[in-house]
Amino acid sequence: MTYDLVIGDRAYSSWSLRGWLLFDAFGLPVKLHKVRLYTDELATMLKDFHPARTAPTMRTPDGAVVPETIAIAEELATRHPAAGLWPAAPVARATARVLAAEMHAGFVALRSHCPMNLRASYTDCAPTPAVLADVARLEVLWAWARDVTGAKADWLCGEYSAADAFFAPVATRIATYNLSVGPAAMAYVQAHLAHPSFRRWRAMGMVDGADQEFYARDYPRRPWPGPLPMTARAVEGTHSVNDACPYSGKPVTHVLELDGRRYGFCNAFCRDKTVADPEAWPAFIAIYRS
Ligand SMILES: N[C@@H](CCC(=O)N[C@@H](CS)C(=O)NCC(=O)O)C(=O)O
Repeated sequence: MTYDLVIGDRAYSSWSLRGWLLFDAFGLPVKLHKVRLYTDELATMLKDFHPARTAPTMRTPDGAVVPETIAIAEELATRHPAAGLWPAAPVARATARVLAAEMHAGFVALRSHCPMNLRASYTDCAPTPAVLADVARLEVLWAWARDVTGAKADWLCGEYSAADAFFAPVATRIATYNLSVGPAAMAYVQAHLAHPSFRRWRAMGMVDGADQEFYARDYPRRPWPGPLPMTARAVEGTHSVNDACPYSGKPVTHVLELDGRRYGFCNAFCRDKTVADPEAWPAFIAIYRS
């Protein structure tokens, strides 16, 4: 028995990203159930998760249904104290809880004007005064957290915590919509874009379904401002340097080419998520470097 987690489209579902990071970034295994937003897939799936209405929704191994991302964070932290979802030091822990709670409840203008879209980055989004006020509040909160916890490196309260997971989608909004922030906040955004779990999520989000029309904007585009992926491409055939898929161990059916060598996988999704960002996948990089 393991945890179940219902998620929406990875490129767009900001709450699903938060929920998944609460597992992946803390080494907790989870079985995913992905649905396409703006279809009846979510409502159909959630019939098995009464009374949930939104993604993410977790079911614990002993059967408790937990929607609401803040509740997922608290329940995982209580059940897995060694995973470090909250900082151990009391002041840092209290601070992280404040950050996650305010993120969970607020930032409505930013969330509605700048919906998460991991497939695009724009030079400008004509932010309203309310959006700019939300961004300013983020910078106040982030600076305050570093001040009271003494955190000097990537994350707000010391090691990566649930508070950082809660801000990951906000970091992507700053990246997608080119919202102006100071150097400390921009360094924090960059830390999120480079985080291994986030890179894996985005790589999957690039390939796990068609673009959602709802998120299309006419703003001028720019390249994604995160780490530049190695250039791989999907190719025909099954010939590859490896016989077994690096993720499942099953026979190779789909192949990518990188630096003139061919690497195989057992399905199109695993091949395509690797094409999207080869370095995000340790099991692939192990065979690439062997
Ligand atoms: N307060 C919820 C918000 C979750 C949420 O709004 N999820 C969106 C996807 S990002 C959703 O399920 N939307 C579908 C709907 O509202 O019908 C949480 O913390 O998890």
